[in-house]
Amino acid sequence: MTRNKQSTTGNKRNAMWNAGKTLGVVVILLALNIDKTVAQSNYTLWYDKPAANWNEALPIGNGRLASMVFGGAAEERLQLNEESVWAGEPGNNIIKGVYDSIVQIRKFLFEEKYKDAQDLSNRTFPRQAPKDGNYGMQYQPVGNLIIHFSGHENATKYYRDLDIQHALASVTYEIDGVSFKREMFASLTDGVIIVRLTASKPKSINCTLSLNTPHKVSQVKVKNDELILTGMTSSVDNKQGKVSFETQVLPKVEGGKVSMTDTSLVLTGVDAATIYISIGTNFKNYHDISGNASAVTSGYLANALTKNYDALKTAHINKYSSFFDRVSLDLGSTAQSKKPTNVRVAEFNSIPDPQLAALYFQFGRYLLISGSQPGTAPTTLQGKWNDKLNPAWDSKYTININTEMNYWPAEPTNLSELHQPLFDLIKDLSVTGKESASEMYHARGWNAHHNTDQWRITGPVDGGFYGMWPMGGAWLTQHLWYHYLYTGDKDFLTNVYPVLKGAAMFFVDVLQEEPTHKWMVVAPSMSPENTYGKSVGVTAGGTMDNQLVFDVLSNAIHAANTLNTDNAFADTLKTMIKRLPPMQVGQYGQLQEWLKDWDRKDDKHRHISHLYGLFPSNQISPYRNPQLFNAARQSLVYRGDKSTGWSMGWKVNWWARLLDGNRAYKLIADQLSPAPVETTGQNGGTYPNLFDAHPPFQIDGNFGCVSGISEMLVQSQDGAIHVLPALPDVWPNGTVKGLVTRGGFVVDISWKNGKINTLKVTSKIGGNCRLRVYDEIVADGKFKLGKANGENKNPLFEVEPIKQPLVSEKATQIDLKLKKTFEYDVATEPGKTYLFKAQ
Ligand code: FUC
Repeated sequence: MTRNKQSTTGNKRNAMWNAGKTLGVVVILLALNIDKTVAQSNYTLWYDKPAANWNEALPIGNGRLASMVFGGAAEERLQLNEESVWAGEPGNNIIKGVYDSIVQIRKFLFEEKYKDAQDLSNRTFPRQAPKDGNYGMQYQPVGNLIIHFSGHENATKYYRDLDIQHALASVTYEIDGVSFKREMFASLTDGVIIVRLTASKPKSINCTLSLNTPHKVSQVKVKNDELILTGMTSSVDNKQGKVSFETQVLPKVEGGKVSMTDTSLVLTGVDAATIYISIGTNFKNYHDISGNASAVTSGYLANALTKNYDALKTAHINKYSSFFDRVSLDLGSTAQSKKPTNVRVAEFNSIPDPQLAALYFQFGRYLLISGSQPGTAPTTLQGKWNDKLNPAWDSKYTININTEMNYWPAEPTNLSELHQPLFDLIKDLSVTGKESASEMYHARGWNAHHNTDQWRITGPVDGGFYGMWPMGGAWLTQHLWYHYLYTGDKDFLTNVYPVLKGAAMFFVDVLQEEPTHKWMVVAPSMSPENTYGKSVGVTAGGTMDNQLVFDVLSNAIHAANTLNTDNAFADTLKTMIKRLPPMQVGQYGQLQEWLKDWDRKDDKHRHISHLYGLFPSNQISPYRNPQLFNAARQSLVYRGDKSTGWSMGWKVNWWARLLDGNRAYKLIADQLSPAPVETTGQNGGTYPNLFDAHPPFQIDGNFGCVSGISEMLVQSQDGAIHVLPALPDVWPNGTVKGLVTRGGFVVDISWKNGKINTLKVTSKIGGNCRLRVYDEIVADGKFKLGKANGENKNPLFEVEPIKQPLVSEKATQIDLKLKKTFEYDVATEPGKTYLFKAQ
C-alpha cells in the first residue's frame, strides 16, 4: 500500500463547531470564527482531509473492541475489531519426538560444528509448519461499518480529529450551509462502540448503514431494526477456524425514520442519531470457545441501550480520564503545534516542535488505555487494530521483543493496572508451556519460544532458525517482577510466585555445561534473530540468554526470600547463578553478543538483544560496571540509528540508560519522521495517524518510544531515583507530572535551563527514597533530607551484583566521563508528599 502524499499547506480550519440541543432541536453555535487549532488542547491529532488509507485513519478502542475511523464526508468507514477474533481453535503447537535432535544439535554446538547444528535444527523444525502442526494463528478483523451520506461529496470546512484527552474521534463539515458532526468512541464502561450523528438543521441527516467483512464464512442480514453480521474465522495449518463472531448495529434516531432493505438500514430526515455497535464472539478463554456469540453481542447491546448518548459519553470520559490524567508532560510548544498532525510529522526533523514529542508520548498512553484494559487480551503486534485476514507476522505475539516492548510504559507512565492482560497471558503460558518444557527438553517447569497467540502456543514458530529460542517465557516473567518492584504488592507476588518458580525450574533442568569454561548455558538457542559465521543462528550461551537466565534465577530467589518460602529451592538457584557466564567485552571494545567474539563491526541488525542487560534489565550500570557500560555503548554505536520502528524505539531507551539525552532525542527524531511505503521492510518512521511503522504498522515502536521518553526523564533501576538523567538540549524547560518509579514513588519535576527547578515525590507505600541528581537540591518543607550513605536500604531498589566481565586483550580501554551526581535519602511514609527545590 502506498501512503498518500501529505498536504503541507492544507486548509486552515476557521470555524468552530459546537452543537447543543435546545427545545429538542439541534442547534449550532457556528462561525465563532476562532481558529480551532489554537483553541485545541495539546491532546488532539487533527487533519483537514478524510483518511485516504488505513494509516491515516484514527484508532479508538476499549480494550476488547477497536475501530479505525476513516472520516469520509460522503462515506464514513469504521473498520471493526474484536480482540478474540483469531483464526483457528484451541491447542498448542508442540512438535513431538524432537528431544534426541535437540541433544544432537547441542552436541554439534559444543563440538564447534555450527553449520551441522543449524542444518539439523532446520531439518527438525522445517520453515513451513508441519502438516500436523501449526506456527500460530492470525488475529483477524471483524469487518467494516459503512455509513453512506448521499449528496455529501462536496463538503467544505472539513475537519476531523482524535481527542486523546477524552478518547473521542470526531468529524465536522458543511454541506450547503448545514453543519454536520459525527462523534465516535469505544465505550470503556459499556462494551460498545458509539457513533453520534448531529446536524445544525433539523431533518438533515439522510444516510444508509451497511456492514461488510473480508471473512469467507459470513452473512449480513437485517432483523428487528438491527443490522447483523455473523461470521467464522479462518482455518489455518492443522487448525479449523472456530471463532464465531457477531456484530449488531442499532441506530436510535431523533426525528425522521428508519427503514430497511435486506442488508442495510436507511435513515431519512433524521435530526440526530446514536448508533450502537455491539460485537461478541464464542471465545471464553484459550481452551474454551463454548460461548454463544449472538447472546454475548445482544447482552452488550441491551446493556448499552439503557443509557442515552450523553450518559454513555460522560461515563466513558470519566473512566478514560481516570487513567489518562495521571500523567502530564509539557516540553514547550512552537507555532508548529497549530498545524495538522500529518504536516507536523513531515516537518518534525526540520522545524522545532517539542509539543509533538509530548503528543506522541501521550498518544502512546492513549493506545495502552484503549488497547489493554484489565480482563481483556494483551496488545498484539498491531495492538487491537488490524484490517487484514493475513496480517504481517499474523498480528500475533512475538515475544522475543515486541510484546514485552508493548508493556514497557505500563508501570513508569502510571498505568499499572493495564499491565494485567500481559500477566494473564503469562499465567496461561506457564500452563501450556509445561508441554514444550517436558516434551521438547525433558525439563520441569515451563517455557515458550519466540511467538505465541490467542491459543497460548509455546512451541517453535517459523522453523529451526528464528524459532529455536526457548526464552520467550523467561523474558515475559520479568514483567511480573517489575510490577512487584513498582508496587511492592506482596499479594501479587504470592499469586505469581509459582509462575516465576516454574520459569526458573526450567533452567535448572535445561542449562548445560559448555566445554571451554564449564559455564552453564542454554543450548540450543539463538541471539534473536541474528547470525554469526556463515549464516548460522543456532548457538550456545548467547549473551542475552545468559542475562535472562540471571534475571529469572535472581527474581525467583528474591521472590522466595521476600515471601519467606522455598529456601532449599532458592539455594539451588544461588549455586546455579554462580555458574553462569560473565558478560564479555570483545576485540572492538563491544559487548559480545555470543559466547565467542564473533561480532562484526558492520552488523546493522535491528535486534541488539545482548543490550537487554542495559535495558530493560539493569545488569549494566555506569556507576557499578563502567567497562560494560562503555562496551554496550560501543555495540550500539556500531549498529547505527536508523532501523525498524521498534528497533529505534528500543534505542531511545538505551541511549537514555547511557545517559545521553541528545542521542536519545536523535532516535526520537528518526522515529518521528514520515514512514516510507509499507513494503520497504527495515526503515521505520511514523504514519500520519502517529502509528509507528516497522513498516508496516507495528504498535511496539509507539510504546517503546513512550518508555524511552520516560527513561530520559526519570530512571529507577540502579539503586536510586535518577531525576532528569538524560535530558536533551532541545528540551531546556519543561514539566512532567505523575511518572512512577520502583518503590511506588510518584514523581513530578519542573526544570529550567536543563536543571531541576522543583521536584515533588509522593510515596505510595513508604520506604527509603534515594534521589540521584546532577545539581544539588534542598528540602522544601519540614523533613530530613540526608546525604545518601551505602546501598539503598529500600529492597525494591536492590541491584543484584553481576560477575566481573572478561575483557579481550585487543579491546582499548575508554575513559568514562560521567557527570557528577549528588545522592540523598529521605525516609518516607505511605501517602505523604515531599517537596524539593534547586539549591
Ligand atoms: C521479529 C522482528 C521483526 C518483526 C517481527 C514481528 O521477527 O525481527 O522485525 O518485528 O518480529
